[in-house]
Amino acid sequence: LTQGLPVQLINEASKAHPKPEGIKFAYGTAGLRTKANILDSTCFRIGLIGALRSKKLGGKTIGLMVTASHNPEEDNGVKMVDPRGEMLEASWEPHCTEIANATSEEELIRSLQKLITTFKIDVNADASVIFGYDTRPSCKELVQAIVDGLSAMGAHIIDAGLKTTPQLHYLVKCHNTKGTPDAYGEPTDEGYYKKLSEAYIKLVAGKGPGTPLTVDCANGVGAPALLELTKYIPKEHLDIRALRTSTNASGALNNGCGADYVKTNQCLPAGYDKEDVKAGDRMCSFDGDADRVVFYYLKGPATAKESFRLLDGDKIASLAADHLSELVKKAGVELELGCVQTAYANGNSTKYLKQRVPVTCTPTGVKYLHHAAEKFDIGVYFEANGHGTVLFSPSAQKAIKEASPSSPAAQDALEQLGALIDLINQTVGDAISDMLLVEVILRSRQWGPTEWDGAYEDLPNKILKVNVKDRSIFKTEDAERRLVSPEGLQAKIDELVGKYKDARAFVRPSGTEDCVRVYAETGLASELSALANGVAKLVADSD
Ligand code: G16
Repeated sequence: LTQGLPVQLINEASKAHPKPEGIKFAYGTAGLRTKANILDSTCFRIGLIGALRSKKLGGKTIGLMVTASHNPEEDNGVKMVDPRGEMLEASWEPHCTEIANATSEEELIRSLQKLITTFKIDVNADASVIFGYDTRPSCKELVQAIVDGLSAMGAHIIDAGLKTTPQLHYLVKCHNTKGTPDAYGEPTDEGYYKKLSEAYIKLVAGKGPGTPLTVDCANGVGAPALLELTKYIPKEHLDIRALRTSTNASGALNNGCGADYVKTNQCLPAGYDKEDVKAGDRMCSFDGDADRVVFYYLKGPATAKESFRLLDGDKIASLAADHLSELVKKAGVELELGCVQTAYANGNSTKYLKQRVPVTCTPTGVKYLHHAAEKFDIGVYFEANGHGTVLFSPSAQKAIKEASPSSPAAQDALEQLGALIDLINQTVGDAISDMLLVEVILRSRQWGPTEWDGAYEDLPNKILKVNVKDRSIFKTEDAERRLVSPEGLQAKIDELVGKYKDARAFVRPSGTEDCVRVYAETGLASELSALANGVAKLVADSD
């Protein structure tokens, strides 16, 4: 099977991309991610793997996205995208880790041969790989390493250039479905903006002029993408005030801004109090590669911390689930809508959703939520941090397309559902698409942020990071809600949680940063810090 592997070419190319000594790489929540200055060999090897992945799939185009998303600017990483636009098949992940960690050329070849024999890959098949990258200064060199890997394997290479992560997912799906009955769209930037903007305009037409939306672009790739989008949508339909758009300012990316900052600190982006934001204004924040979005507004002066109200991924899920359920009912089609969350979902959001629709819980990571959402006719999945989308199964799409409406109201609901399928990125969470979805729902309900926020009240909650010597010793079960290792730590957490009213807490190793995350929520705001800090101390003491 490994006959035909260009060993000589790989060996030679690999010499230009030596693996740094003493570093252990691991395929995490969203691919490989760490400090950019140690990632060169990993990117080269991901190029090799990407080509093999495409060969395994008979030459279908796969995607490689160079980004570290919400992480600081000095980090970088690679996300791998499978042909339908979903994350890399999980069974390949351990191979990626092994190949990234091979310490010599011989070991590298051996680990590649293992991958080839395990998955019975025809090395002589064609390979096609499209790559994109975010605004990080380190992307240029890392992209070159990927290209070197792809070239050594003789893959057909498509350079998509500067892209948001969801745009790259979109392009992958378009390339693979072009000319088929399932064609997802034109595999071009224009195709992406047209698909979203046409669906959006259809959905807001006749709803009167909108009010301004302030968007924090995290000083990342979401800024140019948003600017481009606005060229396709008249201002009367989408009035955007884009802030934090400095993609060339050194150190600005995700710094004091962006979805992760806003969600974790539960406050406005730094400096917003001087940006003329007023009570009731709708605002949202993207993350560094624009695959997450969270909304928020103020109910009082910007300078008062208690004015801040967060409308996070959980609130987006509840808004989308309610709206889509109503449309399905009005349309008179029999479709099951379900929601997928993670352990980070606010307890009150889960309670709210469970009273309405089936809800399942998976470990953190779009790769888990996406597959769980595919089990429903309409699967709404959102992580509390703003990562998520809504999936319409092929049979649901067919049912919506082919239903015969029993009334003008049913006809209207069917048309709206049809346009929503185009508006919502079916491949992965997409900050721009999700932002438009929220705008559509609010416009169609004539709601402001306050009405949306009224669905339920979040339980007070906090996320903390704890730095430990070796986060790999932290192992979890039950969708990351309980620790199985280090031994005895879960019992101590349980004992502490038991001391507080309506409390919940869990601990899990991050798969994107070198830390352990602690989540805590309590019925009483006054008890929150004590619980969160108490659990963080238990983690630190166990180190
Ligand atoms: C990635 C994943 C998300 C996950 C986040 C944090 O997001 O795609 O599903 O919630 O990492 O993961 P962890 O807690 O394991 O560090 P992004 O936006 O950073 O690519």
